[in-house]
Amino acid sequence: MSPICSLLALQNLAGIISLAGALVVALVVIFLITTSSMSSGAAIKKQPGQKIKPVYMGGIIIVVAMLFLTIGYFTYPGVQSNTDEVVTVVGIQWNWQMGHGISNKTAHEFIGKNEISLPVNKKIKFILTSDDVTHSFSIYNNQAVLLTQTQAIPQYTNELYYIFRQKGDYTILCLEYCGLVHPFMTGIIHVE
Ligand SMILES: [Cu+2]
Repeated sequence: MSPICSLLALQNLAGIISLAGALVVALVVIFLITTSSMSSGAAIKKQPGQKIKPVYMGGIIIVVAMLFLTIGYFTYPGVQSNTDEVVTVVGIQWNWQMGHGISNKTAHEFIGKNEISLPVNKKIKFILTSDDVTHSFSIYNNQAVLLTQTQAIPQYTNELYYIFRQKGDYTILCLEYCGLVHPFMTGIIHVE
């Protein structure tokens, strides 16, 4: 199976799990609403401070435990740890302006290039904003696999952390429809 097919299969699996989880939550909510309305009269007569049933408490504990156990597998590197290189990115209709380091210029003043060279196996921090409308800064590898993305929003600074594990050319596309020439709003990252 090709890398793209494996990724799509994984995405489908994640989608099915999410849908199943949403269905379970919806069923629990429906169950709670129907049972509480049926017994609301009796419940008032019982005890005002009724305790949570052990089965619900068990469910909550499992969900919280799963959150803590799986959060380490989050796609993006930790935001607290040090970064090796900073890149300023400004999205404009219809181009990406990129430059090394933190810029003290406004989005409108900033001048960069839609091509940049970055080191392999280093933690890169992208600082992103936009000079006009919202864009989506999306990095693809040479097999057309989306690796990471975040929005470039006017008058707002977003941060994106990424470690390029392989040398080569990576393509930047915009995934947020931003006008007529949106499909051609591309850039290149050379990882060396
Ligand atoms: Cu766009």
